[in-house]
Amino acid sequence: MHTDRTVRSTCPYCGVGCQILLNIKNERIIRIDAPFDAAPNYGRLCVKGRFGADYVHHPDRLTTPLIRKTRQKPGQRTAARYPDDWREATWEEALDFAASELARIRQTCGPDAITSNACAKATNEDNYLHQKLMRAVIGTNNVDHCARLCHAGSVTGLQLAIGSSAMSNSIAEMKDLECFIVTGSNTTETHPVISTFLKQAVRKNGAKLIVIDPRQTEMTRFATLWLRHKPGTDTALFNAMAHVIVKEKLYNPDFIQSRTEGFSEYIESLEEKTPEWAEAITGVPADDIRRAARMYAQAGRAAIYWGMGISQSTHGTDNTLTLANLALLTGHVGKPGTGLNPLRGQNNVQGCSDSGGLPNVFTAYQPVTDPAVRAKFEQAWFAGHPDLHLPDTPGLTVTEMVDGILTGKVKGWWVMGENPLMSEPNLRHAQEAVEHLEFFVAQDIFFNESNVYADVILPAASFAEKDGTFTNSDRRVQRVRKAINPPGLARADWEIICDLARRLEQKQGRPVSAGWDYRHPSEIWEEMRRLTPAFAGIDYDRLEREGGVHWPCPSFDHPGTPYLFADQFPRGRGRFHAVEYGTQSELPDNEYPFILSTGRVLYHWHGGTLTRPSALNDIWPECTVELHPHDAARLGLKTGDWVDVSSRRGKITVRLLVTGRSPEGTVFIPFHFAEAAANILTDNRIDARAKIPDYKVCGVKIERAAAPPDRPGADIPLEERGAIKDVAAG
Ligand SMILES: Nc1nc2c(c(=O)[nH]1)N[C@H]1C(S)=C(S)[C@@H](COP(=O)(O)OP(=O)(O)OC[C@H]3O[C@@H](n4cnc5c(=O)[nH]c(N)nc54)[C@H](O)[C@@H]3O)O[C@H]1N2
Ligand SMILES: Nc1nc2c(c(=O)[nH]1)N[C@H]1C(S)=C(S)[C@@H](COP(=O)(O)OP(=O)(O)OC[C@H]3O[C@@H](n4cnc5c(=O)[nH]c(N)nc54)[C@H](O)[C@@H]3O)O[C@H]1N2
Ligand code: SF4
Ligand SMILES: [Mo]
Repeated sequence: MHTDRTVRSTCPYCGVGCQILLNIKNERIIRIDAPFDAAPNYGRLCVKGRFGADYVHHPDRLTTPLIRKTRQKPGQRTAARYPDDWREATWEEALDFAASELARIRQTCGPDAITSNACAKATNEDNYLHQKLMRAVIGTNNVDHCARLCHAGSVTGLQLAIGSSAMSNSIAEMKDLECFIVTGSNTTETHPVISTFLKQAVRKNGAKLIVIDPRQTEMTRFATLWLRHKPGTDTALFNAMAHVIVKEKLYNPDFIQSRTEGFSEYIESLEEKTPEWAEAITGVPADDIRRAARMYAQAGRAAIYWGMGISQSTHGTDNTLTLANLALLTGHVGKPGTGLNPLRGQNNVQGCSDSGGLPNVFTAYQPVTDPAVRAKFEQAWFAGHPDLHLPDTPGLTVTEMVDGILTGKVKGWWVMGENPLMSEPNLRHAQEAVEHLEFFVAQDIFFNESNVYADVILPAASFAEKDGTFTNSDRRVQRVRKAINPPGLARADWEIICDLARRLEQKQGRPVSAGWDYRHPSEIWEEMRRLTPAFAGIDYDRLEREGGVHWPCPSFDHPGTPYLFADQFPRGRGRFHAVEYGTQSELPDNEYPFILSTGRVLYHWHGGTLTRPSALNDIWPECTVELHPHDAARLGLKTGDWVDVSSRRGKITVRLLVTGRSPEGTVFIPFHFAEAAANILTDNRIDARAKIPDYKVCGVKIERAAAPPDRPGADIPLEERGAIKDVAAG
């Protein structure tokens, strides 16, 4: 079909960062395809990239600022109905209201009574300004985002082991891999285009793939070896692999000597951790553990890729440490085709963290506790006002904010593009917190389950309606380009933030500092670049010429860094960590005999805000609970039966999908469906170091539901609902 124009941009869904072409006709996106000559996807796209961006034109998009008609009282805040409970407001009025309330709370309770969520869907430029507003204008480090619920376990573990948490190798290397481990990653559904390169490595390059996952993901079909361990037993398994590598002298003595520390204490800790010991804990045959250890250690080059199965645990940090130990033992890091690679989830979760959307660091992980770093940012942000200072203590994490509200420490919340009342664990607990807020300002492109509790909603432009950059999973900074105008009065996040910052400064009677008058995101990037050595060699002109650049890139003549740690680790030597097996997770018992594992399906995105209104919902229209055939037989249940799934925290009603994909004793529920929200069931205990909740293990029970719920589509047999039938058929 003829198009008016084609605009190159970056996919708004996952961290692969596929390059896309938005074909525009009559100011609508009529088709999305991909440039064949551009990294990282070279023409490949998954179903979400190709068909899922139709949300941009959905009639439910927020098009005007909204103010709650009745003032909400702390402790009695309720969800607003649309349209009755809202009134449309001008930008003037909405921003003025938000600024007055935030200034009031700051004045009466101090800057740390305000907290915010940055947005891994928004651009680097949006997020840089978000944290700048929190730090420079409000004066708190209380800024965090969904990375906390995501790779926090990986980040904390990798920081301890090597001093950097970024994925160490590039997507481009994947198709040439020789041997690799995929663990805790349902790659074909969650990083689909990466999975095509990984499959290519197996099929075309003869690579050996070791899948380590309790669930029978599609990647297991490509695996040389699949270790199906019990959920939550990773450290035992990886320790036993290390035991074998040490006992059989398969480690790399030169690498250990020149690049690591702590080896001797570490190997002492492995003495008792035999494959037989691990078999008893994990359920994986000892000989398979031996085979996996040999395969990984004896390969010339071998890489590890992982996802939420490793990170989202009360011992996510330990899981990561035991994986890092394997790479340090064998020297499989710092060369092409090797590495420690946590696959980043959201389109810009890497970038949101890189831009300072975290409570302890400015851009590119420069610590807020370092006086020299603070002085640099004070100089740039407060030029001419030597009396102004930036806060020096790390702020609250996303998981701590909820408790901060409940203990009365936190009064005001600014949520930019997140949906905590779908994504936080133990939703009832999170909801109680939200109800106790004094003031809640949300900035989003849609209504969602969280912002209906807000006092004021600021309508934002989507990725297709603004300029900026996203940084993908392998640290490649890529352009996002404005292809169409935002609907109604919606504005780009960076523009909203600038206006809010200016107003806040006026209300607070502080000088209106220079730097809130950007005309284009390229000027914001320029400020970031100057303050961030790792980005110094990247600017919009270069991105225009090269398509994307991997940071760290310290100068314009530097090529960028597709793989890290060639010569040394950011902390100097890599550090081995002895880890003892143990668990703080809520394990099944007589009352709640099944393990609940939650996660994703290919066609949906998190709380469903973007994909439920999309055509993708027709393909996968409902929530199911996956149960192993033996368990189903024992309970006398079959596919399509309505069941209640309950935990100590709540109950949801869903239809049963009997499938061998889930191991015996474990059920799987995706968390995309508000009418049966998996997080009603999950537990909010966290990993002490990473503060990440356990979304992969808690106890639940399953019973036949008294009656089908009153829900659209509940009368249609499960087997007739889109692609669900293919799974139902086995
Ligand atoms: N379609 C789709 N794609 C997405 C997203 C989405 O919502 N929808 N979200 C994006 C985001 S933000 C993220 S973080 C990524 C997440 O991507 P993944 O990490 O691939 O996603 P999950 O579905 O959480 O799957 C985790 C895997 O961990 C396994 N697992 C469960 N328990 C354990 C365990 O104890 N140990 C081990 N080793 N494995 C275990 C599960 O069986 C599953 O295969 O996906 C991104 N891509
Ligand atoms: N049970 C369970 N819970 C989980 C997980 C799990 O595996 N199991 N995984 C966790 C993980 S890994 C993650 S990353 C989190 C994700 O949790 P969230 O980040 O809370 O979830 P999203 O649904 O991605 O929320 C994105 C929001 O941003 C809005 N948005 C989209 N584009 C823009 C934009 O350009 N600007 C603005 N202002 N808004 C925009 C969308 O409308 C939507 O409301 O969920 C976590 N929760
Ligand atoms: S793999 Fe990820 S980035 Fe690529 S098209 Fe699919 S959702 Fe978009
Ligand atoms: Mo994530």
